Amino acid sequence: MPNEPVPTHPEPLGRCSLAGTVSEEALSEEAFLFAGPPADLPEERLREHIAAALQAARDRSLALTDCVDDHDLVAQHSRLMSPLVWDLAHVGNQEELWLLRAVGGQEPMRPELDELYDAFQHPRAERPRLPLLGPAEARRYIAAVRGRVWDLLERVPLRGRRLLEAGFAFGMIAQHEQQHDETMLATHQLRRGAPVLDAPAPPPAPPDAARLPAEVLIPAGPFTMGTSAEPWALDNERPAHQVHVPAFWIDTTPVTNAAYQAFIEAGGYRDERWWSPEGWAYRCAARLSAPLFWFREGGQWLRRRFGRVEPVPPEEPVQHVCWYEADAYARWAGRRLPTEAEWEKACRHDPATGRSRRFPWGDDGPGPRHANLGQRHLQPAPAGSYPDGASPYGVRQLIGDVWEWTASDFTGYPGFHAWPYREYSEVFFGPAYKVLRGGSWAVHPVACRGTFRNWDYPIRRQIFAGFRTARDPRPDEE
Ligand code: AVJ
Ligand code: FE
Repeated sequence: MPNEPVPTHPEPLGRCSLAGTVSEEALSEEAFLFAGPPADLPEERLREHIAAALQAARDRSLALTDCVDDHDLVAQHSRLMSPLVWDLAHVGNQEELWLLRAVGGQEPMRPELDELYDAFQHPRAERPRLPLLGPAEARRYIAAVRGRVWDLLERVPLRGRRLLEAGFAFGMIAQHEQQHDETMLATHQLRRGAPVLDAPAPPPAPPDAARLPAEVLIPAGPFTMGTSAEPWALDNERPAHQVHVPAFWIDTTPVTNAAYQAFIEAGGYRDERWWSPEGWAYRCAARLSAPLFWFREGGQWLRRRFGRVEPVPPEEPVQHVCWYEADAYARWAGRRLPTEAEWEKACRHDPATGRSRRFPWGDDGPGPRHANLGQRHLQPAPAGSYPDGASPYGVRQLIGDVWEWTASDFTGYPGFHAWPYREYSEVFFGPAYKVLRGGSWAVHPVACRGTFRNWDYPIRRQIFAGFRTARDPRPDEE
């Protein structure tokens, strides 16, 4: 999508905002406790954990759809996205399919809905023309499903069936809803109209941010990639396996807007040398000249963010760049994108013990001091933030802030098997998709961990994606 200048919108109507519904307190206290249940949680506590995960997802889905009127819920704000009302009913339909039918053995509530909300039957661009449930009907439908799920959760044994082990099916559905909440946020970002979302800005960078080394060396050696132990890990994160990773250097923080501007100003978008052939072809066809939502006015870079126009903050990690732009920037800088294995080793490997952690800071779920997650802010935090979230090697902001493009295609690990359905991951394996790691500020902790894998087409820019770069050591550095 070209970067057209966008008009400044009038001040918010103040009709509704997320503040108050997805509050700092709610996210920092409760929600951050469930990155996935601890393995030894007693069954009664596990039920509470599941209920909190499902409730947090629903609070967020409703906040993201109650803040606009019915017209905005059914409209198509971009051909790249579904109408918001489609996402809303789709999360309920998936919940019905997996929890009420697969787990509970119940009959379909509305059999005619399955086809409408099957993502493989209708591309996003077609969805507005389907006979979808209207906003009120969609809310009633998902509430009815959820009501039955509460009954099921009270009585279903949380063991004995693989789908129920550690409450997996419930965790999968909570993650699914949160993933669609992030998608709905991307729709809000593309939407034209008065701003309706609100959240406090992240705090300024800590004092040591300016003194951080630009990059760190990760020595050669094996590490454990993926997981066989994480109870709510999805199929593509499994199984754990040893990977030998040669030594490499990786950026301490994601690439900032200031650094990216230097690439623009150096003529990076006009110099074919920095682009892969496919990247150059796309850059020409789509006439890329800056990250999506950026435009230049009076010698200054501005951006539109959730309906507000503001100067581009130099110290913030760049977002809304596609894989081709990230790849071109890296070459211009004399560097490259990290492979997925390099990224995960920098994130999880603890050289003191030789084991891989769940998160860069350890095995505990993310708290507000570790990472910018869960839509507490509506933007990434400045580069160098969250020293408490650093990995053993001192790499920062691996979790949260921006999804990070990696050099790798999306494929199955050795020993992969699709579970519980091929359409979650396996049908996307292959060279068409690039892997993104680490999660963005818009990702909820339940759908984020050191092993989590996201993927998208290399042309995608509306997602909350940025990147960091890596390089091979010089002969004298090994
Ligand atoms: C993992 C983010 C690529 O949105 O297509 C949602 C998640 N899968 N419903 C996507 C997903 C089915 C998926 N991503
Ligand atoms: Fe889905």
